[in-house]
Amino acid sequence: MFKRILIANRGEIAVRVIRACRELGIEAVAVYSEADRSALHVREADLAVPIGPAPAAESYLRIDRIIDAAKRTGAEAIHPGYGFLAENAEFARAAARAGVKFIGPSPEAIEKMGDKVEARKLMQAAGVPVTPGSPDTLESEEEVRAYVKKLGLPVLLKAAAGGGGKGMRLIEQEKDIPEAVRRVVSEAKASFGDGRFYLEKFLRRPRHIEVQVFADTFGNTVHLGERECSIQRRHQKLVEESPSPFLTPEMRERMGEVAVRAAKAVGYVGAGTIEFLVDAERNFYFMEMNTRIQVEHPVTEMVTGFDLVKAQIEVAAGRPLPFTQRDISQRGWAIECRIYAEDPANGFAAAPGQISWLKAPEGPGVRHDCGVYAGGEVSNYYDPLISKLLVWGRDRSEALARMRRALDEFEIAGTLTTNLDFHRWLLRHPRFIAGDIDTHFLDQEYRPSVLASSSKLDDPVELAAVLAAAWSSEYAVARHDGVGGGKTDRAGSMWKMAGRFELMRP
Ligand code: MV4
Repeated sequence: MFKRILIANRGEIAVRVIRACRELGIEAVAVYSEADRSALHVREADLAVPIGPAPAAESYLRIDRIIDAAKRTGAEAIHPGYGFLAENAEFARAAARAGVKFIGPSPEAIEKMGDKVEARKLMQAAGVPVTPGSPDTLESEEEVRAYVKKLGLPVLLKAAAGGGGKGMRLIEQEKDIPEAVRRVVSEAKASFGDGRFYLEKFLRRPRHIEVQVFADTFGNTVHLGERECSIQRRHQKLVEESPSPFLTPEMRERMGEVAVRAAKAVGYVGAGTIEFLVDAERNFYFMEMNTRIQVEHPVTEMVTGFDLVKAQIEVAAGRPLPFTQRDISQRGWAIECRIYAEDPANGFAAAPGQISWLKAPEGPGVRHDCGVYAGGEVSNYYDPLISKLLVWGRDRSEALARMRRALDEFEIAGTLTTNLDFHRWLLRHPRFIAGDIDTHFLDQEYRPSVLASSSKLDDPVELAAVLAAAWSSEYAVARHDGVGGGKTDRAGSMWKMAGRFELMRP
């Protein structure tokens, strides 16, 4: 087993990997930018190496500096986390050249899945269902017209080098073809330096359901069930759960088998995810493969009982998978809420800042994977994810009630704004509770006005209430989520809160 691993990441995922290292008796090396000198992952690591200025392009994306940090600290392996360099084949190659093990799949597997046209061809050849569309890249408007004739409208043009929602163009009418072609090519060139594109039949209101796969170097490939990820906004997931309330046992088994076939077709090693689009008729189609550990991996950990990050490290060290398909089953229900420093009342704009108070939920069935601490901050240089709040319940109903309870316990105060009130609203939405969700749920159901009140203390009455509570040294508690001065269904008005503390005074 490795004695020392470098973590090429920051925030909650770096802390998550450090925890896995600790449990395996491995030393963890953090890297950090100038903005992250006092970040949580640096405090938690055994060793920490500065790698440059705050902008990610000058630190967390600098392959040379990270490889150098690994060599200088004697780290035998690098865990890339998610984001940053996690799906960068050149990084995986550079690590191999430096004699450092990349904890992830081969550079070739990363590359093949990074090219959406290549991935589609490979999947189709392996018998994995793909969305009806062009088998290869298209060169002209004429070719687009031919496929529109064949498939009917609407269709989507997708950049071959795209993914995660970038470089897509919807065509609803024939007259829109020339403009759509021009724009997808110019966007793809500008964003990826690669103007190639292809076409798919557009599925209306699909669900996003993904399957966790895992493979070792001995040819064992398994799946660990699905995650329902339809609750997202502008291609940013906000809530995930496992299992999916939409899948039947038969569908689950078929999707699992297909996902394993997909992973085997690229010679996959380690943790990966096969993303599917699922239509209302329960047809499922391969969308993309993520060749990394994902943000939402803990929901799978909670229902299967396996530690996926530890398994990644064990497989990278050349050990066989610590589980076989027969050992894996889903027990109960897990839900994850991503707690972001962003303002749901203002288009979910990032709202980072200092954290003066943080009291995370605890108690039965709660897990909190956090990247910050009270006294620290959410930096404006990086993704504003504060933490991931997860719950487990025996069934979906218990998990929902537990998440509502946990969200109501969450206290955070400071100069940041959070999306806690958004989650409190969502977890009480009748359609969400019924599992009636698709990728357009939030576009249809969410308006800023659905939240209890704005997160600004601009109402003099509320301001007075908060001040009254502060007087009784219950400032953070009175503010409930610490950010909003608004009403909440648990706490009632801030007047009531202030009064309550008044009554409790000896
Ligand atoms: C689609 C689609 C409908 N039909 N493809 C968005 C992310 C990118 N990886 C693929 N995406 C989509 N591809 C066809 N043929 C709808 C989406 C889509 C979506 C997919 C998953 C989660 C959220 C989404 C939000 C809007 C559009």
